Amino acid sequence: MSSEQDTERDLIVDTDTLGINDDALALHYLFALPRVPHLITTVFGNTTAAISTEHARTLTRDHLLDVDVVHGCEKPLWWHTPVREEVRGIVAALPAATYVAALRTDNDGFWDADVADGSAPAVLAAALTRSEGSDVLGIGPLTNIARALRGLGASGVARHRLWIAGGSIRSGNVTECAEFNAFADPEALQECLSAGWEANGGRIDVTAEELSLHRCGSDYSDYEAWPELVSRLKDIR
Ligand SMILES: [Ca+2]
Repeated sequence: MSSEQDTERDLIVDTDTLGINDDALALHYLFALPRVPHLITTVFGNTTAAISTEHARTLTRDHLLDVDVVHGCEKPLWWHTPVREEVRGIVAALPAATYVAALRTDNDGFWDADVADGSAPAVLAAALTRSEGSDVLGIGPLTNIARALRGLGASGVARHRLWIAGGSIRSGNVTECAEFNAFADPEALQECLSAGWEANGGRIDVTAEELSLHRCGSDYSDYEAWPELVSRLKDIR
């Protein structure tokens, strides 16, 4: 995504950024390239989409960037009662140390509250309709992107590319097979991978291996790749 030809493509980032997590690092990296997104949309995952929206806006403001940040989906694509209760049971049975973020079973605001989704899917669909060719970078659960696709049709998708953080080669980080973003909304992932993008690809192992995130503590104090980056992110947190 860094060649001169690629930088001419529009970039849309869909994220559940929170604090100085991996998504914040990804956004900062893009800002520094510079490969500034044309649009940032937020989704539930690490936290609520509403909170993620505030964090993403803080990040763009502190980088003096004028980028639209649009609030998106607060729940997975399929969220009627039998599905919700089945997933809640699966989460409850996971080992206690498993990273489930907003999906933790005592988070009643996620499981039980009827929180309104934001407009991100519609805004994303409109941006893709206007764009002659976009790279869509999905680094949270893919709910917004799946909903946007439903309004586009095959011809509206074919000139765009999808990049995701959501796969697993050796094992997932929630279950043996599932990485968090895939686990949080597998139906959305399936719809996204079934759409006729010009190209799609990406997996969470890229960040785990190349950026050595698996060696970091929760405050990234032992982050080895770009110590100056962590310092800057902490300053604007
Ligand atoms: Ca994420």
